[in-house]
Amino acid sequence: MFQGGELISKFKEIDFSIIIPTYNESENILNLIDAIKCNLPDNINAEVIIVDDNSPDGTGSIVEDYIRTCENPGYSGCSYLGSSGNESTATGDFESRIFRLRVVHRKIKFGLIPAILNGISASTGKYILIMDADFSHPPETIPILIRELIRDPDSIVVASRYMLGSSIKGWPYKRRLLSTSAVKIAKHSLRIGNISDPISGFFAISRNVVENVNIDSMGYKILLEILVKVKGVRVKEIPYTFVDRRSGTSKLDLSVALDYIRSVWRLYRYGQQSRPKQKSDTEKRSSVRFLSKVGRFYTVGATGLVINFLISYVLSNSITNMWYIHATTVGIAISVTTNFVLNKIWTFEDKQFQLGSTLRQYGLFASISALGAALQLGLLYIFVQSGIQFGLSLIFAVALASANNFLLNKKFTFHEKIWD
Ligand SMILES: Nc1nc2c(ncn2[C@@H]2O[C@H](COP(=O)(O)OP(=O)(O)OP(=O)(O)O)[C@@H](O)[C@H]2O)c(=O)[nH]1
Ligand SMILES: [Mg+2]
Repeated sequence: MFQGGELISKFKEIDFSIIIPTYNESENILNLIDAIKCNLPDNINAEVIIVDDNSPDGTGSIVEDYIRTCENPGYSGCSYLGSSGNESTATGDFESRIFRLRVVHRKIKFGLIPAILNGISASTGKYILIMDADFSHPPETIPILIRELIRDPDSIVVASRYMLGSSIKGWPYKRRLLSTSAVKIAKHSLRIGNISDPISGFFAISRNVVENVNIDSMGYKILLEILVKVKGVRVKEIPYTFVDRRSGTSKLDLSVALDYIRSVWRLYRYGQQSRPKQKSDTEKRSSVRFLSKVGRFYTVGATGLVINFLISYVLSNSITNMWYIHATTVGIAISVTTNFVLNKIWTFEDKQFQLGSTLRQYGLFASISALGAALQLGLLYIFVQSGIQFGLSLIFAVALASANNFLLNKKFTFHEKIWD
């Protein structure tokens, strides 16, 4: 018969998966594992997943050996040299909760974000906590991250080096400058200005939040990717004291710095493309489009004037010796036609050329032009009669009549909204 209770107690769920990428961390890793064990709250089932890139100093196999020791039935506790430098011993009751340790071996050193992603996909916890192996991220801060994430599982809880109550110990001025510059670049270019340490490597997040993000595996700072790509997530920052690595050497080099710049650029582009179009953007684009059409319409109008003048002049003079009224009529007809064609193709970008509808448009365009001419004459008469100087009256009348032409053609001839 199915013994549900037994099965559940044997396969208790993991609450937290702690992912630790390692490369040449042999001097730190076992102390860190012990320290984590000692700092885990009693009611938390946890697994630690070491993701090692075939470290030449044997980090991966050191952890394998350690796992074998832990499997020894006599093993039940932890001893950890605390970050204060004093011996601090704690014994946990590992019978009533699960503590699991695993190593993911990768064949070559192939970047920090891919290592973390491998760790996440090998893990089973409901929540994920990510940290470095070099004791820069104090294990004493783990319970605070755990507590805050359980309190608000939809948030990201970030241990920050740059907020009130935080401090950094042991970093030379140059290293500090490098880190604060990287933070400034990220905050100013990626719209995450309200987060004090967006490039922290020490944070906790729910599995369902992180699994919904399409993370680009090229970068070095996974938190930055998540912050840019997860929309509207709450971020809770907690202060801590960052300590320069205890032992081992830094993996931060020029290629990491260049990768960082490249990934910020990619995230910037991502932000530009995925940013929801704001009302002000749409309005700005509408007004730009509107003004650009006005500009084109008046340019076409100016070419029409030149065409009208040239044709009227040439026909009435040299070649045909046409009566000037006939010559001007031909000039008007040709310039109205060229105006229509140019406005259709260029100003209003209308690509429909069926004969019937194009002829109807042409008729409407010509009628509106005639109406414009009549309006211009009427306005000119009114302005001059009301005492405005002829030159000024002509400018006002032309401006109003042509604006009227533009709006009527936009709406009725080319079927566009007035304001678009
Ligand atoms: N698996 C894996 N781990 C890496 C890789 N690069 C760095 N790490 C680990 O990632 C963590 C952060 O790397 P660090 O070298 O400490 O980089 P940092 O914290 O930016 O710089 P320092 O603290 O000055 O050394 C450490 O646990 C490293 O061992 C990598 O390519 N693969
Ligand atoms: Mg470090």
